[in-house]
Amino acid sequence: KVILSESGEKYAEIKHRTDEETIISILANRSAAQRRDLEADIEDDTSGEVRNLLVPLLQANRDESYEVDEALAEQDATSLFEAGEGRFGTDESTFTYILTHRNYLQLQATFKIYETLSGTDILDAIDSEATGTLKDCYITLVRCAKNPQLYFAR
Ligand SMILES: [Ca+2]
Repeated sequence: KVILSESGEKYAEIKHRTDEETIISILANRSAAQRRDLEADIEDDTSGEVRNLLVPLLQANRDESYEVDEALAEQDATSLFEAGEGRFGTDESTFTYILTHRNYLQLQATFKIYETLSGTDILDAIDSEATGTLKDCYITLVRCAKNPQLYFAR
């Protein structure tokens, strides 16, 4: 039992680190010109949203449990809809908060409800609601949440 929970923690730790490494490698493995754009985005992004996304990732604020709260998933799915497709423009802070704080299983439940609610896959919603570096980060986080073992293999 102890061994199981220890390996569970290890798994979560590795998975979490992989998540951050993936993001960081996406941000790092770019051409010099793209990197300059990225740095400019981070420094000049008027909403500061790219920075708001990177900080919780680096501070490891994500819930590391494997618990799924269905009511929270429904609430988050509604919040994501209202922050994106359901309004003019996009409230990026809602996307950033949910994608950087909820555990992966929780996010999977949220995305499922989102699709039922909106009729649109979360990735398509992000594709039309977000732009630039922030969009790349959101898409990477959604892919990590949907398929963490994909990132393990790298
Ligand atoms: Ca919108």
